[in-house]
Amino acid sequence: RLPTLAVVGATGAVGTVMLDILSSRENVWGEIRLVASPRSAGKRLTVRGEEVEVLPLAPEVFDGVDVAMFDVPDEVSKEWAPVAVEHGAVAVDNSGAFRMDPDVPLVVPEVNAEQARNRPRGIVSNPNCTTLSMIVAMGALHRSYGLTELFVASYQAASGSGQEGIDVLHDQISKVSSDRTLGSRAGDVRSAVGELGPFPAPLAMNVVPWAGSLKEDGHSSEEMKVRNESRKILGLPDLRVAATCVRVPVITTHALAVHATFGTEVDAGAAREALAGAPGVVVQDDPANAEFPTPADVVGTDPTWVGRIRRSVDDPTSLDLFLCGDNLRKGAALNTAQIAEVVAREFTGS
Ligand code: 11C
Repeated sequence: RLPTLAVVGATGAVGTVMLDILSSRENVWGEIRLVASPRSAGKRLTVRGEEVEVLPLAPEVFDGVDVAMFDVPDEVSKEWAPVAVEHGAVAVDNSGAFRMDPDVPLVVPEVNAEQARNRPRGIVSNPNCTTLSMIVAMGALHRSYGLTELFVASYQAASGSGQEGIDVLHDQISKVSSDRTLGSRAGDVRSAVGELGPFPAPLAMNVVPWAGSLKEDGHSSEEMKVRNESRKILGLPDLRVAATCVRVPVITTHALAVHATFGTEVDAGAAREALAGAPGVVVQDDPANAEFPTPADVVGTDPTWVGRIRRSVDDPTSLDLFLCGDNLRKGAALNTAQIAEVVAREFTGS
């Protein structure tokens, strides 16, 4: 029997990409039920070439569901993922609600797929999109060299803040695009962009050193997620991680500059080969010919793209590199779909 899937949050930025992914990957699902807030219920969306009516989130939508994916805010997952589990479903959750719960595995199939089967609460968590944009490549390098330390600066896209982030960046760009005097006086861009939306400063013609909420000692929630989630996924509870998360005027695809230190000396050529042979990773690294990944070229693709791979000048045990990953695909919907497929195999016995 093919398992029944519920997609909760089907109408959001990630949910929209999820329907595209479910329509293009090998089909492992019987019925697919689309669910959203009562405000979006009743819409008809296309998945696997068929129109499906969106149901309002309620306990009974989980009747007969085997796997329920959640692409909704933390507080909605916190309340509803356990409801799905009570109705017999395995919940695959893309919010931050359960990621650090020791009874909830945090899974990236290329790195720790086996952990999806050990889920005491019936919930499997999907990491944050910034962690996901680098962790497949870091997992491959860790297997080769043994990772001891990560210094990361992120360059995060507006769609990490959902559809509102996308809309606000487009609006701001259209407001600044015709005035060629902008960008020469402090505050001129701020006056021109209008609404800031989910961002704490103008995003058009700017970079903003902030994502998420304020945590202890001045770190942002996003920076703490990169640290804590990387440690949990890689099974390295003492990994030293320093992250600075920055929002840039890109619609979709997060990028990261990484300085990674290992327990042994590294070689850039061997690292390139290890990355090129890793599932889910593409190496694009020929700077003499302007070959390196950029968000504009990576968006819409599934893998993690890695370039600018070099051994650190001052430390033979460290690599410097630059990565890009589509934050709505591998960073969210694709990884959630991959986890759900791992769980689906338990139902089909494959
Ligand atoms: C951003 N990474 O770019 C965030 C969005 O924990 O799933 C995803 C937040 C999360 O703003």
